[in-house]
Amino acid sequence: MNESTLYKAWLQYGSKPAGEPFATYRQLLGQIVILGEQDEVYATAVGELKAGLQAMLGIQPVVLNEAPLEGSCLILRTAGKAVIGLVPERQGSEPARWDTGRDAFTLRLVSADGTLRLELVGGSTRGVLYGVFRLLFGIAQGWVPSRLAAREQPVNQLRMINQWDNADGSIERGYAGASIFYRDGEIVQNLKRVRDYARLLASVGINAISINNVNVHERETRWITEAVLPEVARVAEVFRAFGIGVFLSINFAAPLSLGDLETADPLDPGVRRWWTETAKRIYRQIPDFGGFVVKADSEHRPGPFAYGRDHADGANMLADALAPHGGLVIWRCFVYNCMQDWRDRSTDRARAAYDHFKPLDGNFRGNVLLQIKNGPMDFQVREPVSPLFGAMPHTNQMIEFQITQEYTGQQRHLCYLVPQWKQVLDFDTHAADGGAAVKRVVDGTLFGLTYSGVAAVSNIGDDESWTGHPLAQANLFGYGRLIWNPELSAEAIAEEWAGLTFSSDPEITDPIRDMLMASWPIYESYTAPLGVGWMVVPHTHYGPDVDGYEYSRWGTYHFADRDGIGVDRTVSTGTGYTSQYVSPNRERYESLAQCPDELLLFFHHVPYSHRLHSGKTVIQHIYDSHFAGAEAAAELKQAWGAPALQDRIDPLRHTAVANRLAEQAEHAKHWRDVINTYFYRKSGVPDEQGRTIY
Ligand code: GCW
Repeated sequence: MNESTLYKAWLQYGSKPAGEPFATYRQLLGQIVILGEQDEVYATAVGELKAGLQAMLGIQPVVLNEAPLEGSCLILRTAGKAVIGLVPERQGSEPARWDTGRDAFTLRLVSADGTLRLELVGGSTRGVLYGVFRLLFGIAQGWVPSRLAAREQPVNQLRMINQWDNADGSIERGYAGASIFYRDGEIVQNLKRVRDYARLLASVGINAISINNVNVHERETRWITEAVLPEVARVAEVFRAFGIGVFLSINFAAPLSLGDLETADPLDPGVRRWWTETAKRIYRQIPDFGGFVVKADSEHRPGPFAYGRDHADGANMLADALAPHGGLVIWRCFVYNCMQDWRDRSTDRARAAYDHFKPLDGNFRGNVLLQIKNGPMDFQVREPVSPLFGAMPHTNQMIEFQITQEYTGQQRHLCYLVPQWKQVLDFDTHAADGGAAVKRVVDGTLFGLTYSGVAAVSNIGDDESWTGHPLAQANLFGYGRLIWNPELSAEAIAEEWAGLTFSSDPEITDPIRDMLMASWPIYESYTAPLGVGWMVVPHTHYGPDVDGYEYSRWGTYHFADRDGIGVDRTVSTGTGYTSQYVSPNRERYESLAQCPDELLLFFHHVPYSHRLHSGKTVIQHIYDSHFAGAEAAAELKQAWGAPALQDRIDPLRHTAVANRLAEQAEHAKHWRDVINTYFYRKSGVPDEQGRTIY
């Protein structure tokens, strides 16, 4: 294997350092004992362990099937979750397939009769795999063995990735090359790269993936036909070995599109039979198939509305077909009017998901999950949290994040998104007394949901670095780590990532962590101000175009005129969107005095002279943040050029990152000047500091 450092991402396993911890590890890990249930996931775990130990410590351990009478060793074992007993079981019957107890593991050092042994016990073979990666990560970071002691159980059941890959090899909103799954309308023959991806995902605890775009075109509609299913099964086999379940995005109109029926009406018996037969066909080929992801009645995708049915009718029909096989329906809530007239001030896109779905609470089958985007609009750099979280206590739900940086710099700009996701997960919905954070909705505990979890749109492609910007690997890694345990801090995740990816020397991890942590606020500061969003070039969504969406049909407006800016979403004078929140969030957003600065223009239309809590006027804030943001982007570039990083990071990666940061610094100036000039010309208010505005 001579994979490049870019390709190896956080699984570098490079070092073979000397020193005490390594001596102990060599002693401990010379013999590996494998006990318990055996399957392909276990085989993967042992394979990973051997490869990692060989790479980092230069040892080839002896593998045994029973514990030796004497000598140090590592013992791997599977046990029922009861043995692990980390988290009390959920009420009701937690479905075995997605039971987090099975993913749990413990790692401990046991000394008996003077010999030291390391014990790794998994709740299932998947738990063993996760424990193996944790062990390898510890060694890679140079930890002493005692620091490895762990008792872990993931907080979320479904820890999912959504690929937006198309059969022609393109990726919707992909910024890192072409698809690793498809080319020229077919699933690729050589799945080596898919396997390497599965490995990266499993190493951070991902257990589910949907492998095609939610916009399902003609070609991918056929993925569920007898002819193509064996191909899908090949992909599922690769992921199965890493404990990852495969889902497909389906076309709601498939019975029609494939020419089999004349309707796709979810209440039509023929249509129901068609899906039932389709499910049987899928499970014959892929017995552990995860289920369907569905974008319906959204952005021109077909759905139940065409037949006068609602989303519950549509989702339940699919759910009934999958239920006998244990499959799930993941039904997206990204439903809004994308043909709005910009002159119509009463329609508010932000309201749409709640208005459509809240009335359906309780109407969905037990194997349906609603997938809700983190914000009410669409993955902007700053949005409030979707008010649907907390509003549907009787419906399984999961949150959807976007790892791919569609609106956050497209992997040309550095934007570490873990702090954003963490803020969303920590947001208190107030839907119940005593703490009702979003993370407790999506982990299922707040409402005792049967199924729940987190999904996110992938940021990878066939670029050598996977993610285009090498530092954007931190977002994929960080997503997995954060949803495994939302209590981890964004800083700790950044450090862990930098340690594994480059070197665990603080001279390297500290500055990289600081760059990552600064990056989201920096990106926010030179782009759209104060939560208003959408000032981007239409369609590509890259670069500034303040009025790009202002007179369009997408429902994404800022309403800037010579006097002021922002969207009035209050109950008293605006669209009433604030009423979708539970008190006291509702009052906080409704009140001009209490609304947080960073979301001011999302909720209120204000004059440029309006004073923020920071003490600045809105217009001065726009100027100041854009000047400061462009400067901070230039500082990121300088920080990366520091000798500690320049001299010690291999030139391949150092140069790749340096090039992106240089581009970012230039582009940030462009953003600054376009935004500042626009608002100076609109408002006529000069910058207090007299800086150059064009
Ligand atoms: O953000 C928008 C994107 C579309 C995407 C859609 C969605 C897959 O611009 O490209 O389509 O969201 O989430 O369905």
